Amino acid sequence: MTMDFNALLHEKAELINHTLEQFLASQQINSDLKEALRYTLGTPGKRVRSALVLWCCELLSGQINHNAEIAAAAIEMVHTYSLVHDDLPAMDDDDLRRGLPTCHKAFDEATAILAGDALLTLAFEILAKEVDEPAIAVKLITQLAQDAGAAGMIGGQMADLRAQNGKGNIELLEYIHTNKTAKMFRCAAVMGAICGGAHKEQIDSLSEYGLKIGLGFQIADDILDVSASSEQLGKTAGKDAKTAKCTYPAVVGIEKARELEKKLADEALAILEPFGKKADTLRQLAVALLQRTK
Ligand code: GRG
Repeated sequence: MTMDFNALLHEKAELINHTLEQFLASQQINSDLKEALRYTLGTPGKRVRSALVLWCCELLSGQINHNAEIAAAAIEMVHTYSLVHDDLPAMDDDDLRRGLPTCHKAFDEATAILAGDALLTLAFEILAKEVDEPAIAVKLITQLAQDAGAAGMIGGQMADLRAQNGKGNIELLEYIHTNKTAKMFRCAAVMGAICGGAHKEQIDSLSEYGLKIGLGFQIADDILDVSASSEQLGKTAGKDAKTAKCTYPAVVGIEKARELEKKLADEALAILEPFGKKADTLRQLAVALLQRTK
């Protein structure tokens, strides 16, 4: 019997939470900073990107290994930093994240900036120190730096900020969503594949799979922003329209956005074909993203 997808995700989230808690506990850092890090890493995120690292490693090697656990923790730290900084008044200016006050509301702005900075740097520190083979560590660090950096998530965020209050088009949308969101999913899939000992063809396939589901994930996020409540999402709903953001529902309409989301999931499933039954969890993930409610 196939396990329910939410149960599979929950199982992985517990492991990731444990790795994050252990790592943080082992750090000799300023206690105020540590409190903010514990708060923000401890808020109940879905852990989708980090679970994807673990699933891709399992797909290739049949099991999770130490390096995959470290890579999962690293991507979760970078993702969490991006949320902390995105919520700041200078960016999206939000009070609610994961159903709780955002980091700058629970603490203050300066602490939230520093907590984000610390999460970003700790992610690279954990990869450099804890991955058990230098050649693998360098590959993981390179992938994360590229996908989270100027030609990835940060570049996408810049374009997203500039696009506000302006007219969007489909090319701009694809650029923003691919860079801001999909590359982190690609990064997760590739890091998991590297940890699992994948060869180049397998890495390329999982890279494409990550981009497809990442873009689908962001379209689902845009749709939820206009169709779900703040209570359901654990963050402020309806903000995209308020700030005239360049989103799929705004540019192509909700129906077309749903069609595109479905097309991306189908393309992701097609990419998984050569992996056979072993890729069933990644198939469940591609489909679950279409049905997500938060
Ligand atoms: C500040 C450098 C910098 C980048 C910010 C991630 C991001 C870029 C902005 C956050 C706002 C947003 C809508 C980003 C798109 C990606 C996305 C949908 C993030 C939320 O991811 P979830 O739903 O969050 O996986 P949880 O809380 O479950 O971890």
